[in-house]
Amino acid sequence: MKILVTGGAGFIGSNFVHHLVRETQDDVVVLDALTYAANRDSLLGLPESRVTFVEGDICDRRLVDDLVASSDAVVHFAAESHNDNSLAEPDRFVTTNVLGTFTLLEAVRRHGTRFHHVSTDEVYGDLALDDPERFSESTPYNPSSPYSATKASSDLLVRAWTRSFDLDATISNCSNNYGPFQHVEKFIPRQITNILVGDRPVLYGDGRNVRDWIHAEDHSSAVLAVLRRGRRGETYLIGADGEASNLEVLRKILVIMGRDASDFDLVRDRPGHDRRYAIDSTKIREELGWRPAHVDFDEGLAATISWYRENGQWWQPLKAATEARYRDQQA
Ligand code: NAD
Ligand code: TDX
Repeated sequence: MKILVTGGAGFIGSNFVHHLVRETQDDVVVLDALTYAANRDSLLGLPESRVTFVEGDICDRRLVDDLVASSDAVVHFAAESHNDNSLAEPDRFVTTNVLGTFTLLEAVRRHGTRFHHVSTDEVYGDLALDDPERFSESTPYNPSSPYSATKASSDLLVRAWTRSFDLDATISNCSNNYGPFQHVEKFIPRQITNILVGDRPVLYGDGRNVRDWIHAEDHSSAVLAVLRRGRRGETYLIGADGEASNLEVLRKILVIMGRDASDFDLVRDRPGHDRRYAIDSTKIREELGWRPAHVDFDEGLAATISWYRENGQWWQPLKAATEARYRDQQA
């Protein structure tokens, strides 16, 4: 198969491309606009005979049509992905996440191409800390931020196109990912790299917000399972039972890095900050037999910290601009 991977130079997309090359015989074409969030170095070391890189925008109809016409399947990761940026500058979230997905849908409709849409659990809004429920495939959509509203919009487009035009499409909604190649704007890499450059970690609000962590490698194996064996038109939630408060995660990072567990600052909360996400992944486990491999979060976190320690050349060029953006947003 020849698989078109949009957003393949980003965090999860690049992890997925490495996964495909390791676990399958498929050829891969990466389409990525190389925004601030991309890093070509995340794709270093992949065989040129199997992985082709195309720099371009998913909103470019002609380019997207040409690439889809010559592919057997599309796995769509490309997005503006960061909530804090969506509060400061929502425009490109609407353009990329909504119009970009629309552009891809029209192309796969024309060519009858298999389409997998990668989405987030944030489309469901948030849960109270003491709510016994978790998100499932039947939870109503209730997005809170411009980012999650545009992802929810893109999911609804995929659902409508699938029903109206009988597309061969699937959707997955995953919880918070961590692992190598994640941009230093995101929570876990931001705190690790703050400590590495001698800045104090920063926790929003009271730090009690809960995220449900999954290693990016497990997200990749789940997306591949849905691409291969998912039922046409179905949605699958992906999660690894990794609920932890931001405070708990930060304390683990500080302890693993040999710092005092109270060595951080509480800062102004994110507006509209979702309280808790939690995924019930029964459907993908029972229907497709998928299981996460990285079930020990402390071990995954320690390996991720080692990766950032050892790959300073990958993240150091991004750090100052990222923190400057945060200073502007906090001002
Ligand atoms: P990321 O920001 O690290 O990467 C996004 C990639 O998309 C970048 O390489 C960027 O250059 C590319 N891109 C952006 N706009 C583009 C455009 N107009 N045309 C072509 N390429 C464009 O994001 P990520 O964290 O890897 O997330 C990937 C996908 O997974 C997103 O759809 C996101 O909503 C979803 N997701 C992320 C998480 C998470 O925890 N990070 C969890 C669940 C779902
Ligand atoms: O410096 C920080 N301090 C802090 O306390 C940052 C950057 C974040 N936080 C908090 C906010 C969240 O409660 O940490 C939590 C995680 O924040 P992010 O890494 O920004 O992730 P989140 O907003 O939860 O969204 C992520 O998971 C779902 C991804 O960015 C999305 O793309 C994905 O859809």
